[in-house]
Amino acid sequence: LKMETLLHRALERDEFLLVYQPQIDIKTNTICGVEALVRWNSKEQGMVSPGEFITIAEETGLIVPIGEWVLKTACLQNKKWQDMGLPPMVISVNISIRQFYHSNFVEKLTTILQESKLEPRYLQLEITESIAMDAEAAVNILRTITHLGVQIAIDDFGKGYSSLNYLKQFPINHLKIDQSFVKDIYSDKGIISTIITLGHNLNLKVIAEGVEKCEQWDLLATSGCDILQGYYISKPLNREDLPAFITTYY
Ligand code: G
Ligand code: G
Ligand code: MN
Ligand code: NA
Repeated sequence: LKMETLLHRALERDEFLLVYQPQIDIKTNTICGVEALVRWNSKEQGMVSPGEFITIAEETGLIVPIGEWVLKTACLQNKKWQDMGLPPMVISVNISIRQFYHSNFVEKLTTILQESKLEPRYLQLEITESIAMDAEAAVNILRTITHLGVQIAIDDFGKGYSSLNYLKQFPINHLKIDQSFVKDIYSDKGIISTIITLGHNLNLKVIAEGVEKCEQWDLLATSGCDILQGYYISKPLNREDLPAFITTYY
């Protein structure tokens, strides 16, 4: 069967799930958020990572219904955790460019927020620099989203063909340093500190992901980075495992 058919069936069979990777506020050493990451638990193939299906989902347009499922599930889950009494966290959801530019996107987002009853400030959308390809359209959509109260992060910052011109136009809240710079923390520490300074000058908070080692945490903390995410803190967790992680962290 074609991948497209399999993905269609996966939606119908409810085979997608989300895992959640904690994010730490460096200054307070508290868990301020989680990034939701999709997985496909296929009956035939077992657990499939998005690296193996997101591109096809984007090409076929299936990213729209899959992305909607992700957004809805993430909002409902975050509200559930708050209702359980966990400290409120911002849930970050990756949004593909095709999903972002789909004509229904803002309408769907609005409906999901209403139905989940999640306060919009506890949702963050992660978009990549590539949405700047049509900067004018992007600014309009981003403004509408920001007016809803939802936060925006630029994911994989520094990896794409970015222009500083869009950064000053885009209403955003966070820059997420691309993992590759964190990986080569010593050779790239100039780039990292420059991104952090840039972000702070634009009134943005800066997130580093792919933090695997103590030395990376230390250097990022010294450089003034605001939020950390990576295996050193925790791998992405199942929804059942997240509450225990949070309560034992404190
Ligand atoms: O967690 P992981 O290694 O599996 O993620 C691989 C890639 O898939 C990353 O680039 C990540 O941004 C992307 N990804 C993970 N979850 C989602 C999702 O829900 N929607 C989209 N569009 N991309 C996702
Ligand atoms: O493109 P995006 O930044 O959304 O993708 C995040 C990806 O990084 C996911 O695939 C996630 O599983 C992965 N990831 C999270 N923490 C680490 C880490 O510490 N090291 C590495 N190598 N990958 C990580
Ligand atoms: Mn991301
Ligand atoms: Na990233």
